[in-house]
Amino acid sequence: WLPLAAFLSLSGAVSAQQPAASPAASIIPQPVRLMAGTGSFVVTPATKIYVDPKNGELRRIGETLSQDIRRTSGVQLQVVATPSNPDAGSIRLTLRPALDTLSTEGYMLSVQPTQVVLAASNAQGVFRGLQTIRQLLPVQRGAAVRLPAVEVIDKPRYQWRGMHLDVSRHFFGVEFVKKYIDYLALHKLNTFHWHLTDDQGWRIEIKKYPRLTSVGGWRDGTLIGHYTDQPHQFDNVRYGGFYTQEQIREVVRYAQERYITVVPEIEMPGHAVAALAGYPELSCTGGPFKVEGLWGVFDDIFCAGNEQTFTFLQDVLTEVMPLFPGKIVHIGGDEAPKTRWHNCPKCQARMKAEGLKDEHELQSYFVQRMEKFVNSKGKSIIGWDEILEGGLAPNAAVMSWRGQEGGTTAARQKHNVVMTPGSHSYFDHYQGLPELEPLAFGGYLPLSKVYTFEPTPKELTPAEQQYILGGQANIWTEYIPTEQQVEYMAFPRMSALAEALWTPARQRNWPDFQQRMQQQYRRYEAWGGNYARSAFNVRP
Ligand code: TNX
Repeated sequence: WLPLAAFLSLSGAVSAQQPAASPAASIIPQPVRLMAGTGSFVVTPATKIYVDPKNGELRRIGETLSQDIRRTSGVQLQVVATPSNPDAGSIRLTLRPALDTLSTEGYMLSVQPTQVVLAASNAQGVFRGLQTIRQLLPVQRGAAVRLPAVEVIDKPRYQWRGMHLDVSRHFFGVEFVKKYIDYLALHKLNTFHWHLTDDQGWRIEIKKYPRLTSVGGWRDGTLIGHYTDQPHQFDNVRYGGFYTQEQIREVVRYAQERYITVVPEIEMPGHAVAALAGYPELSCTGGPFKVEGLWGVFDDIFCAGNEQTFTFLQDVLTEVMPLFPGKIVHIGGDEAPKTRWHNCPKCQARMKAEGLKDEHELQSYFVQRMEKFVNSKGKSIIGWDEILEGGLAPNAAVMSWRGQEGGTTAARQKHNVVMTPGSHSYFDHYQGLPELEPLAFGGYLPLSKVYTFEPTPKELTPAEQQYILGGQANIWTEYIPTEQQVEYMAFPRMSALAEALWTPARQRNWPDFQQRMQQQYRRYEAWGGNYARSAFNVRP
């Protein structure tokens, strides 16, 4: 005997719009261990959420759960300190130090008809486990809240599970950035890489250099259409924006409450035209410059022959670093053409004085100086894989984007690595047939390919593999002017990324993932998130 739905799905009569998978089987990312039990835990108005006494973090996580349940069912549960004899029918959030074997983010969840227990060695793990409970809740509003019985033991595969957002090419306000952080949290991602500066706009207030935002935060117009189309046309509409330091603090606090580390990126020495528009004396030629409205790579970069450049960047970082409690600062390093340095007498003089044989070594000198400064403040740097050229700074981590080779090289040199290869993690690329998709950067990255993202190169020895911290996907926004479009490019691919970075490799299962995604699409809708339906059509 088979339940009707199962029978229909076996006979192929159930179409994609009717999810066959039970919610218990629809956790994304797939947990390390998930055993379905029998029956379910029914939430009633009398159900209490118990949290360890005097633990403010657990209480906040409990409140989040209570709000979720209220949103789906209208039932408001109380969050109270666990009494010495907790009664049946409760949901308990608790710390158990012994669970540190599951790493700082692992957790155990037991849903039985009589009680729910979520335990971890620290609040961060409880928060990750909360995301699993959220996915056990019914997606539809107004539904009775019934959590299917399950036993889950879970922990992440990688410690760096990131999403990047470029707010320079197009600017996104605080409210959307928070929403984006929520999306990360729902996917158990833990790192938000905030690309704050680029040629087309400087987006973070620096009090010592007000023209970075008053001038560098605004452009006179933006390219219309694709940048390889000739001739270029601009819309001539002034465009821009920036975050005050107070707003940055607010976002960082918001991320912290979700156990997400914010990694700020201040681009150097390239992608600096917006900064140079405000402070042309930091270039090799003296300018003048306008904030770019065109995409691409530009010759004018921070001048390495000019001592003022270093003072300026140190001043900037002195204001930036205290805003971000995380240990890591991204200093960019990508796509810095050496044309200006090559023709700059001061740069050539510096090369000679320092015994540097070419401009790549000059960039390495540049990055090493900045690294020393950042290290002296107790933080460390990460940079795009170009920072390998001319010699890696002693303590730098590498973000490998031009494939995984840079990351492989860096790991062999015993440097930490985050993999973010253009081939598998560039969410600005098309995810469906370009003819049917809105204008995008180019490239083709369907959901199925994101799902195969493997950050650890097989050619590394086990010892070298330890340097692969994890992976990340990037959302460059040249062709992403709106929040809806960011969501469209992010979903459903962020869900595949989350599983690639959380779930053990041997458990990755594309057909099963597609099944679970049927429920995930309903969740995007419940979150009010836009997503690419085109991905439905993509099969490997
Ligand atoms: C390369 S990835 C860039 C970005 C562009 C992106 C477009 C990287 C480190 N640099 O400046 O936005 O390509 O895909």
